[in-house]
Amino acid sequence: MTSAKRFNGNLMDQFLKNGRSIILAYDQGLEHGPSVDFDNRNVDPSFIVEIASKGGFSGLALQKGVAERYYDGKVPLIVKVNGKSNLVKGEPVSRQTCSVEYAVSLGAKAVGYTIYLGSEHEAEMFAEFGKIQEEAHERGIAAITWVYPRGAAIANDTSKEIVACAARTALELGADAAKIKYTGDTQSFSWAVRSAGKTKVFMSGGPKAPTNDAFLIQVRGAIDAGATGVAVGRNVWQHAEPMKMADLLRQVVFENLQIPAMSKPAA
Ligand code: FBP
Repeated sequence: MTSAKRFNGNLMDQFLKNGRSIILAYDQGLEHGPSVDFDNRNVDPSFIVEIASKGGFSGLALQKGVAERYYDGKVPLIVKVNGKSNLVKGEPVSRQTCSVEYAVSLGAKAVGYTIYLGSEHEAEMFAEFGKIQEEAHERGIAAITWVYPRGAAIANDTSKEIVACAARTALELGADAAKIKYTGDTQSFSWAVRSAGKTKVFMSGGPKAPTNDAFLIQVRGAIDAGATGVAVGRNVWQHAEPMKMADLLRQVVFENLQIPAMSKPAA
């Protein structure tokens, strides 16, 4: 089989509407610990699963334990197949926690894998993702990588150069989509999008922004730079009105709404 035949550019299609996408991420309980991000409302995975469907999200990213117990089949599922806590210090490494086969059995239409680019352990994650990507494609599902520059070698994880490097890493490792941090402006982020080639780019959210606009300006900037969409968590499910934020996100990503037209105080 030729490499051109091996590449199936359609694996992300079920996460797209007119080429755009909004993915809801909910793996922070493992990554950060429940006391950091959760309150009485959003500690319950059912709350997030409902936001995903009622809020019109294009995809939902969960670790396998949450997917097993709470996923309702309404929104295309991404199962994160690696993870780590933030308790261990030093150079970050995140190892595989779920097989591709098991993710598929849970209903996954894609697997998600975090790579800490620049970590002393990046080679382990490259190798592990390499196998996962091949197996995902053999099983006909997409392989998405969260590429986060991290570790002592990384001075600035949102510089134009390092974010483009993250995007390019995803392309070269065969990811169908890359979840990367925003550089801060459209022009510099467009270099990351260019660097990703046929790998689709999703902007990562980060901690909840102080105002709606502060967050949506980033989303607008990423979309204007050519990103496919966003893969965000806290800015939605920590919002006082998650449905309102979901609605704003849909308008910006799918309807090209400009931010000044919807300036509102933070909830
Ligand atoms: P947020 O939008 O809440 O930042 O979620 C995106 C995400 O990539 C999660 O999938 C993941 O758990 C978390 O951010 C990782 O955060 P950190 O950058 O602190 O490792």
